[in-house]
Formats: sequence, structure tokens, C-alpha cells
Amino acid sequence: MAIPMTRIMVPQASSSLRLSHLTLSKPTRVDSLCRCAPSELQPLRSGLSLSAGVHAIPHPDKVEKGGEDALFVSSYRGGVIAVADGVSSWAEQDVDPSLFSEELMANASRLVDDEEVRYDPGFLIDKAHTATTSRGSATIIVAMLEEVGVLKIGNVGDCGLKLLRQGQIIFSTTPQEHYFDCPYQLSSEGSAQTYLDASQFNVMEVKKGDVIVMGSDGLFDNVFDHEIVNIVTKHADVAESSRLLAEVASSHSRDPGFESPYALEARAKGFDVPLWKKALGMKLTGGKLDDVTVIVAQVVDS
Ligand SMILES: [Mn+2]
Repeated sequence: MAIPMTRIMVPQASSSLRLSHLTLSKPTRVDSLCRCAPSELQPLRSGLSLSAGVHAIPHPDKVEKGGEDALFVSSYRGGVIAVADGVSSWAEQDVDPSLFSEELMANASRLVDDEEVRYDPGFLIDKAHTATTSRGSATIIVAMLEEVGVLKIGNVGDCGLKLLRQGQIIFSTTPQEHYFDCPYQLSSEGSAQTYLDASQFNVMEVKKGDVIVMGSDGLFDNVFDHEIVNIVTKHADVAESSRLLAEVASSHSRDPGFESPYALEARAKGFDVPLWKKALGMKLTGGKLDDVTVIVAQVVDS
């Protein structure tokens, strides 16, 4: 399903409705006149843009309200993709954790072409955070493509992005957390992180054919890199890749026997089953039950 559109926001992604394949619109190419000898003429470089597929599957207990992750995809310039994950512990204070992440994404989507944002993920995160009035907190990742092939990433917390080229992961963001399972986050409370003290910014060159896999921690806690590579390289269609990745993540998350990336990390950090169970040869296993949000975006000619 190809949906040409200028901007889309999916504040609450559900398993059935939210699968969409977005062919992002063409950026404007400015051809300038060049008064020079033919030998000095540079060939015009065609612009690059993103073709993105998205899929989200909520936590099994949060299906009714659609989970607490949010995302948006914009065709502005080379294309912008973003995911936010509402921090669920706010529910203990009777605050719906989805409100903050949804509003944060709605604001980011609205501000993406704001002059003061200057097409910079840090400024976009900052302005969207400032504009958000809901109580709560969220992790966030934003990636913006320049038409010349430069990808700019801003990341606060443990959402993630991987860049694949010719079947290999050539870049991964690093999760930022205070301690195990407590990621850096933007918050309505003044004491939390801002885009400045907790953000990770990366700028890199991308090429036609590169594939970006972005997701909430529900993806990366449950799916190994080799599984991501396997799915993305076998399926050229970004909508199909995003759906399959989300389904594998959701399936692993519900499997108590699966040795997930989350279980391996927990054990590496000293978390495990009680000693008496250990003595019986048991160990901490299982996926991490969570909302799963996946965006797969391919770099294509405009
Ligand atoms: Mn999550």
C-alpha cells in the first residue's frame, strides 16, 4: 500500500490498522545556472529521500488503548522519522503514560518545518519537549535525512536506530540509561534530562539502498541484530519488513523460554532467578513484554 502524503502521525499504533507504507514525496531540487566551461560542470546529484513502512504492536495488556509508544513519519525535505516511548511507571501515579509520548510526537510532527528548528534533531526534540504540557515522560529518537545523503539522529534514552548497508549493520545507536531498565528520558518534571544533557547526536552519510531500522526498546530488547539483518535483507518491501520485525519482537516478548537480548543483558548486570533455582540449573530467560514500534525506511532516489 503506497500512500503519498505530506505528513503522517500515528499517535497510537495498533497491530491491525497502523501498517502503512509511506512513499515520501519528492524534495525540491534547486538547479542553479552555472556559467563555466563544460569541463568544470559538476554532474547534478540527484536528491535522496526515505521510503518508510511502519508497524506497531501494543503490549498485550494495553491493546485496548493502543499502547504507550508513538511515532511520526514526515516527507519534509529528505524525510523525517521518529519514535517516542511513554515511560510506563507513570501509571502508578494515575497518569496515562501514552499522553506524554503522543503529545511529544504530535508537537515534533507540527514543528518539523519550523524555522527555528533549522532541520536539526536536537532543536526539534527541544522545541517539541518545551511545547509538551502533558504530565509524564518519554524516551525519544528522531532521524532527519538531508537530500544530499546526510542522516542526522537525535536520541534520548533507549529507543534505537540501526543503519544497514548491503546486508550489514554499519551503525547502531547506544541506549542511554541511569541503571538497568531506567532509560534517560524527557519529562514534564524539571529534574529529568533535556535534549542537551542526555542526547546522543550522530551525523552520517547514507547511500541509496541503505536501510534504516528504527524502533522502541520493545524491538531491540526482543530481537537480535542477526534477526534484523535476516528479515531486512530478505524482504525488499519496507512495509513487509516492518511488519515482520514487529511480529518477531512481539512473539519473542511473549516467550518465557526465549534467551532474548533483554534476558542476556539482565543476567550480565547481575539479575537472575533466585539462588535455589540457580542451583537447579535454571536461569533468567524470556522476552520483555512491551509495546513494539518499528519503522523501516529505505534511502531511495527522489
Ligand atoms: Mn518500551
